[in-house]
Amino acid sequence: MPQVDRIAEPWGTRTPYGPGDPWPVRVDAFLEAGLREQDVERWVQSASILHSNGDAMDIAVRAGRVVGVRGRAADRVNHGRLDPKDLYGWQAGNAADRLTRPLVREGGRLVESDWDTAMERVTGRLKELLAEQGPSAAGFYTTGQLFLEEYYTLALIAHGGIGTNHVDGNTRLCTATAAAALKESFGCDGQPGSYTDVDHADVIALYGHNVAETQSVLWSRVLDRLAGPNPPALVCVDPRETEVARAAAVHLAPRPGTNVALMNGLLHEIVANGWTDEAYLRDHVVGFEELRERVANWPAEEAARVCDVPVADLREAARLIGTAERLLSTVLQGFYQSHQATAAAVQVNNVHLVRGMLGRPGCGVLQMNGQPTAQNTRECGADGDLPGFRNWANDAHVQDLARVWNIDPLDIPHYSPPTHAMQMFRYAEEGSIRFLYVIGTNPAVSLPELRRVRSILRREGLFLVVQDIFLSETAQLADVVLPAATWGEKTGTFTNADRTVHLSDKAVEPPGEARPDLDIFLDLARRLDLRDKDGAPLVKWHDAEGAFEGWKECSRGRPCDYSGLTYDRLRGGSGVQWPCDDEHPDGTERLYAGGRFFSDPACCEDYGRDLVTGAPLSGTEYRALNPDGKAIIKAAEYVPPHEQPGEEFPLWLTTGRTLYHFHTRTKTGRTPQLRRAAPEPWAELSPGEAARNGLAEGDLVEIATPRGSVRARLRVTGMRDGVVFLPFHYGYWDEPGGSGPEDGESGRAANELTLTDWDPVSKQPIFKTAAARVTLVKAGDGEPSPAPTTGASRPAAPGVPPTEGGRAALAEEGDAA
Ligand SMILES: Nc1nc2c(c(=O)[nH]1)N[C@H]1C(S)=C(S)[C@@H](COP(=O)(O)OP(=O)(O)OC[C@H]3O[C@@H](n4cnc5c(=O)[nH]c(N)nc54)[C@H](O)[C@@H]3O)O[C@H]1N2
Ligand SMILES: Nc1nc2c(c(=O)[nH]1)N[C@H]1C(S)=C(S)[C@@H](COP(=O)(O)OP(=O)(O)OC[C@H]3O[C@@H](n4cnc5c(=O)[nH]c(N)nc54)[C@H](O)[C@@H]3O)O[C@H]1N2
Ligand SMILES: [Mo]
Repeated sequence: MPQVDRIAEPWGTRTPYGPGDPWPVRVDAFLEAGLREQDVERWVQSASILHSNGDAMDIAVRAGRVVGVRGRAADRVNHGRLDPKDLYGWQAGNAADRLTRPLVREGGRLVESDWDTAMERVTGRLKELLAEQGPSAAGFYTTGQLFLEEYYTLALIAHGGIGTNHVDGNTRLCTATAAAALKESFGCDGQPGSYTDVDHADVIALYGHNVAETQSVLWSRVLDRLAGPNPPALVCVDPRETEVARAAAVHLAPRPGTNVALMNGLLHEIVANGWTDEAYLRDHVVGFEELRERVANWPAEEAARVCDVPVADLREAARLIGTAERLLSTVLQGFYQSHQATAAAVQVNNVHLVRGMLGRPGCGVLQMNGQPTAQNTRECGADGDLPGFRNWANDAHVQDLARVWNIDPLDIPHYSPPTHAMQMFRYAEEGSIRFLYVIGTNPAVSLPELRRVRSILRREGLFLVVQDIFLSETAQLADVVLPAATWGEKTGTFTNADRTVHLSDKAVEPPGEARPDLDIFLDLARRLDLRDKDGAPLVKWHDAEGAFEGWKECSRGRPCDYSGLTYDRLRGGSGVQWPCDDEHPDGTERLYAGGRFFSDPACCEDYGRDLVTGAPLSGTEYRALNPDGKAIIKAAEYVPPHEQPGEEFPLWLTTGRTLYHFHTRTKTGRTPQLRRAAPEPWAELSPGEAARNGLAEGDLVEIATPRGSVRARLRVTGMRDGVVFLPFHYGYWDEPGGSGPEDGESGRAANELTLTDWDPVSKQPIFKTAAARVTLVKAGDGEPSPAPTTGASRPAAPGVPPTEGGRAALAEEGDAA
């Protein structure tokens, strides 16, 4: 196999194909230095956990260690391809500083302990608080990175056993808006589209989604269509010049925070030009009249003015979208992490509804996920949802869940909407949540306004449990740290952004005393002696497959029906898309074929909200709005972001990702190739903005907002004027000192700068807009900033050499084929 440097060439070689043809196979693999395929003793089936694409792979095992990975040719998602993070990132599992023993706080310091002591401290404190204050004292802050079996078990323990309403995850920061937008438009969560829509589409529109860097294998699929006959036209909406923008027929680079204005302008053009599907609207949709009236006030000129984009480009984008025969749209954080997140994401659904573009090949919406298993958190109820997409406001749904769990319906809290993450941290700050169990997430780097977050996590009265695989910034603040086993060391299933379910089998033993998250939850349930209404143990399974069988019963008859799946069915071939039941034994490629939705009042997961205020609708109001279970069009007025640039803070701050790192880098920062590809934080400005501020490539700058400041070296890129971009990956665990700056000092985490505010509907925090200023700390010496030279951080000016560490690192570390 030819050697390919997948740091320098992240998307690899092209395998062009035409509309409706199968995407050719290309198998990517990477093995530890010196090893060849014949040296591998076993290949163990799994899929990616460093993004939501669900790329299937086999884990190479030799002498009881993971030594590499290889893409699975037979899988429907990736046809053998792997993302650079997946090719190299598994090495972090073998890192010498994995947590291998429980830690407990003694005299202010974390010291090594044993499982019995650590778990008794956890359950001892929890029981005390339950006796004293009741379930409202306890909060669970979970993740989008565990397995389905773990979420379902945790949901049962927290909702059904302990009975707290305070269960949410980092998925609130991530895909809360995807779920909310799907509920608003279709009555229920669940991705309408399929990745195979890329194979058929003639127009692909990407809204605030840098897919080239964040689901790089999906981008390879798009690149292969672009390289083949009759390629699709791309529309990109992103203030930065991403790879997507470079490949697009039209790139709209709006002023941050103006997405709703932009969508209203596009919808105005579509309606005004008569590009609507009247029969579809009549038969399958409610709410179109309100939209027609709303967008009447948004002629292209007005939208272009508010968004600061050329009106001709906006018109051209509307024409492409409005006249497409097979339109695929994807939406992600540029829309979701903003002040009108759900309102904006819903307008993308509206485009598909007015054009009747759903449920057919090439006609899909992907309200994307980000984390690998975010979909399962939502399905299983380990975030602010009830398991099986059940509606907390529908008593029949709560009763049905109580039947599955054999408990009293009153034991499942459903007196008010589940507490969202930002509210949970507020309760912890005020002292009403006194026990916080944090699993698989690192809020001390990933939540907004870190100075405040650190002070909450450090509070005297808060008992903090952290379950992680490394001593993260958050774990350093814990009272008890529980060492988890991770991917490759445990078995379970998970579901990607196009509803494909994959099995991930255990390949090796976890290090030291680390335990699978599932085993820790089962131990917790045992020690709390949780019982059902007949006095039998509440949690009725003892392993992952047992939990999966339990989940199948819970999902039976619901939209996310897994009842037709088994572990055996998921072994050997491709992943399978839910619903998979008696009626659909091979799974379901697209939802909503024939205009049938899960939005009947008796079935729907949510009665919806007002898009501008977030006020919830009652069941009665929903029934009046949508008695026949059609799709719902909801219009929204544009409202500017609350925090606007001004004299003191003249720029828009926006934050996001690079191809080479995953979040707070606990894994990718411990992977030599990835670390070298993006070794330290940087800040991006456009050439015009840099010149206006007297700044140049490589200068050390300080970025400040009313919350704090960060230092980084400047990269001048092709993005729009008036914006400064920071990657949010860099925290403090690999810095001297460890857990963050003292008051008044500059830090390096982007979230020192972000604000405590959220979308009123999805409650997703705002990471994409804030008012900021950039000032020079020290002029550079002519050396460029060490930001990656691929992707959106590619330098605007020629002559900056490729990122140090690409080819050289590979030659040292091993072979990529
Ligand atoms: N390499 C890598 N891949 C990942 C991850 C990772 O950490 N690293 N994380 C995974 C996860 S959990 C997630 S959620 C996804 C996120 O995947 P993406 O959403 O693709 O990533 P982001 O970089 O957060 O944001 C996307 C784009 O939004 C643009 N943007 C900023 N402000 C605005 C705005 O006001 N309007 C519009 N239209 N666009 C704007 C930014 O310029 C950016 O290019 O990635 C997943 N994949
Ligand atoms: N400024 C800004 N902030 C953001 C974003 C942004 O775009 N800009 N994006 C937001 C988004 S979309 C997301 S998803 C979040 C991500 O933010 P986090 O969830 O805080 O980031 P991670 O680094 O993925 O944290 C996961 C933690 O789980 C641990 N872990 C890994 N595997 C396992 C396992 O198997 N078991 C257990 N128990 N632990 C494990 C890791 O070591 C790590 O400490 O950040 C959000 N914050
Ligand atoms: Mo995310």
